[in-house]
Amino acid sequence: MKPYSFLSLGRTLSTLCALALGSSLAPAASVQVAVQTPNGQPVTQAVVYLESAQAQRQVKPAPRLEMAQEGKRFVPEILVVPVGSDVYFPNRDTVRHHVYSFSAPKKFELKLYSGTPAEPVRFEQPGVVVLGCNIHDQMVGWIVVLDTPYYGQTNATGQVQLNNLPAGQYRLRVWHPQLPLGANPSEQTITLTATDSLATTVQLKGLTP
Ligand SMILES: [Cu+2]
Repeated sequence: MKPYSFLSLGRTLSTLCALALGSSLAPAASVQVAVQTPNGQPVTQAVVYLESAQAQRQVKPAPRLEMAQEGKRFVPEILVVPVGSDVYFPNRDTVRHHVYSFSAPKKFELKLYSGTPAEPVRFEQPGVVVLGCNIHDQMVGWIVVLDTPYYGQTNATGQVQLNNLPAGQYRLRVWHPQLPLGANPSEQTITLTATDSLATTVQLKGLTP
């Protein structure tokens, strides 16, 4: 085989691979979001997400999600899940817990238990689910159920980056547990073109101390 034909075979293969992979090679956008209080303090652990009709079509339940109880706390304090996901509630304490939610997107109760209840809880409606424990009043946790696969949480400096976003128009929304109970997440519209790398700042007003 002459070197030339070897090369052209390589080219043909890479073209075929590109065709087969299709969308995964399509240029994608990213967004860097900084979340702050009105006086510029970073807001950590804020849930940042992008909603659109396209995002809603892409959302899939995530596997192996856990909201544990450890040291009489919910771990993690905030769990973000795509709509339709199952969540297990392992109790890693030696005391029993009795976890409940009265929130509209998912009302449920796991009666006094040790270990991991056999059945997970399925979250089928988007929204914020506040968790409590009947035995330990101080325990509070949140499960944020989202109708989109594009989400993240801000780090210690109040920043989060969302990558691999298809071009399009989105509602950029931010939720934090210190927003007043039942308050809507903040919302702004952003438009991403392919290969865009956008940076934006969101101010959360009215956070409770
Ligand atoms: Cu408890």
